[in-house]
Amino acid sequence: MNTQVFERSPQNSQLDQHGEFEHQINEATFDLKTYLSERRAQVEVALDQSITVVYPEKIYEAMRYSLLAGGKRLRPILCLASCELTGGTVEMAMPTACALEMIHTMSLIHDDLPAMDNDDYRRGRLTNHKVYGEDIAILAGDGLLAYAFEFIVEKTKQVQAEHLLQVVAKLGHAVAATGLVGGQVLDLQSEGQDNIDVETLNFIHTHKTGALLEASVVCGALLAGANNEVLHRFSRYACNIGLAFQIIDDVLDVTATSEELGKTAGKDQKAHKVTYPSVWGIEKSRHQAKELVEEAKAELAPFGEKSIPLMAIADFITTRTH
Ligand code: GRG
Repeated sequence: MNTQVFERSPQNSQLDQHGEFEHQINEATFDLKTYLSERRAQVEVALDQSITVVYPEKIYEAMRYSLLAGGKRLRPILCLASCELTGGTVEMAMPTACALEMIHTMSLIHDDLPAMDNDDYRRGRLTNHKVYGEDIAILAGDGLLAYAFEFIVEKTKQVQAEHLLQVVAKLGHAVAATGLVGGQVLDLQSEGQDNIDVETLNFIHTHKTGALLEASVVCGALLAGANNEVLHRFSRYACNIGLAFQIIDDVLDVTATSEELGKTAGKDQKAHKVTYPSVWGIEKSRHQAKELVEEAKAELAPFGEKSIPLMAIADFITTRTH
């Protein structure tokens, strides 16, 4: 596949090292399921406390409806894990972790609107606009997006102001036309066209999905004051898992049921969308995702055992069922 959108390090091509990393992970007593469920529980508590319903109640209820609707909480967990790996703490990273989920939730609410993907179900329940109406759903997304930045600045403790500014700038860049918005625009423009090539598909997804995942990992390290070499490694790790995540998302749209996904399955095919499986088929898509995950894991080699959570999360990307 053409992955030239990514910056590669020499380590990426040392495929003979991969067996060694796998070995380290297999030997560890680390249990990803327990790790994810403990982290998720911490994030749920923090998210629940992040927004209180005050006057005018309706908008706060709409924001909470989608923010607390479950979900894998992958972005916050990545942020917490990368902060810890680089010497920071969960406490330092939790406000940014919550802000990432607020931004992600905003993008889901807006993506589900009739003017965008027009979906009725998300995270196993009716979409925000189906419950609160389109006007409030748009505002709930806007409210979450703006509050995310305020929340980071107001709630983060024990982090240098300079590092916090870098986090705010990184997140802004990930959401703007340089990230989510740009990817979504190209996605909308590509609808109904059957001559979309893999480069365009990569552009859409490295922006629409990858930018926020990359920001999640890099922001965790920024909060802990990581150096540039570490930041670049984490960025390459995250870009690779971001694209793998989207490839598997496309595969699951074909192979999983709506019940498993908590949203309408089979939508891409119905909308005649060009996807990775439509270009490569299911098997090659899975294979490409696995290769990206291996490249991602290779970036973490210098961190040894400390990187086990991020290594395991990378593997989870390709084995997930929803
Ligand atoms: C209004 C500033 C602004 C931006 C919105 C709508 C939009 C621009 C972008 C769309 C972004 C989008 C919905 C990307 C898809 C990302 C994706 C694969 C979502 C599913 O993520 P999971 O599987 O979901 O992590 P859960 O529910 O587990 O959190």
